Amino acid sequence: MGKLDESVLQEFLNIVGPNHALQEPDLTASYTTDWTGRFVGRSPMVLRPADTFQIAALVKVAAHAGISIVPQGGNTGLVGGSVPLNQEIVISTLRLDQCEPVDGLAQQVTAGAGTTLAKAQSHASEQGFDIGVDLAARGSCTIGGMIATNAGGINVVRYGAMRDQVLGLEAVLSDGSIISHLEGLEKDNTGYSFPGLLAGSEGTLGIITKARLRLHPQLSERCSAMIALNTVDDAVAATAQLRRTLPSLHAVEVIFGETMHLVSEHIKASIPVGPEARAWLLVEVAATNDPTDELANSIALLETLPIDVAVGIEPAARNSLWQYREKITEAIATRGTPHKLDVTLSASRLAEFVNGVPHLISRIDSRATALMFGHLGDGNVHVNILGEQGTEPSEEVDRAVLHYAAELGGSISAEHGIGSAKKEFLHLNRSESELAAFRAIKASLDPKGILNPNVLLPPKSS
Ligand code: FAD
Ligand code: 2HG
Ligand code: ZN
Repeated sequence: MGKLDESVLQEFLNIVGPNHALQEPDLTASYTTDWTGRFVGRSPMVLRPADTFQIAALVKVAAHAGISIVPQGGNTGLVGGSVPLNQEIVISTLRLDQCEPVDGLAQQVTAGAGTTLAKAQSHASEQGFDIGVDLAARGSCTIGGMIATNAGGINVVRYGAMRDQVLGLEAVLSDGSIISHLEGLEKDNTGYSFPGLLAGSEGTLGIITKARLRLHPQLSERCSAMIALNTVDDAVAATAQLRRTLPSLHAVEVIFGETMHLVSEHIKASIPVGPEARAWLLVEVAATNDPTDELANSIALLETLPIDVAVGIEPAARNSLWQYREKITEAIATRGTPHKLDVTLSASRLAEFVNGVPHLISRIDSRATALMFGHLGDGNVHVNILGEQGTEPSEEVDRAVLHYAAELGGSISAEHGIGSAKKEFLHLNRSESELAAFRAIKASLDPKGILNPNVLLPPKSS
């Protein structure tokens, strides 16, 4: 990293103004500690630019001085990628939160990178549209951060992940130049796709400043069901059948044993169905016409698989079922600082993985516990590991679980990304040739290595 002397800091401050160049630890704290509290960094300056041009000017100064930057949105990322672990400067996009009017003809909207998902959802809904990706951090996570992590969430089974929602981007590259391609043409084969490249790049290739997003018609007729099942295999089988028989399927989430007991204690509400079950599916259907019968018929086709089913039709009843899923991350946080693993398995290996993890972990650390849940429609299992009395578990446990997922043909990161937490495991899913191509892309777009240098790519030797 270059020399960060007072004159460079003064140049940064001159660009954003004194109120938006934060240096006091009590002002920078929320930008330097991640959501989980596991990753705590330090920054000489947190910068809150007002627009794309200020970001471009900041990056030009940083590039000239060789200063590293961590781009940050809502700081809800769960892999230690959004905080300055090596004393980088932080460029926060939170002030870039303007949305342009919804383009109803194209069914698209252009949103500033710092727009929270909740704000984008409410803006789109005023014109009868919805954003394709939804997740529990909606009040804080930003459109830019969601693209940079290629966020998934609860509706991937219907609309795909964030990469699938992005038709165009504006971004600042590592030399301070601005690329902008926001026309939103559905078909546009004019070379490399920047949305494809920057989605999932975790702040290493450019700072996203605006995005042109695909919208979906709002589906106001909804019905949710919680289905209790005896085994993980039954949950996988039921999910496959629901995906086959339900055109209006909007979400299929899963909560496994101990996690359900923890969340029910946290929200102070008893488990709605089958308290003795091993897995609970949370299914949502959404359509323009009432899809309740369609859901009921599909559940009937599951025959003897479910132990019991609870259904919610009115918003209050649906929300009351959804809180068992949405409050899990918060519930776990009250128990300590977990290591968060986030894997995908093929449907045929998923039960083997979920059944195998507790044994695998207890062989390494008998006091560690694994809390599992996830997006079963996408084969995505979240494994949160807590050490004894909420302490952090050993890295050895993470290593074993990620190796196990890869051995079963799965991915070590389904939706949260690699960040700083998992870069040493990237080789489990990516060959030497792929890593070399990643490095070539990084070197070409960021030759000085100033954009989030501590995430995603492992050092060459590991
Ligand atoms: P940040 O945390 O600020 O940053 C994340 C990464 O993106 C960092 O590497 C950062 O450098 C980079 N970045 C941020 N903004 C930009 C930008 N404008 N340009 C370039 N790089 C940028 N994730 C899911 O996928 N699915 C879920 O269901 C889900 N649920 C969650 C529930 C809770 C309660 C919490 C706390 C988190 C959850 N997450 C989930 C993780 C997180 O919300 C997502 O990763 C989200 O996309 C991060 O957005 P953010 O704005 O907070 O990004
Ligand atoms: C979810 O699906 C999020 O709720 C968070 O991706 C997962 O807390 C986690 O591990
Ligand atoms: Zn998730």
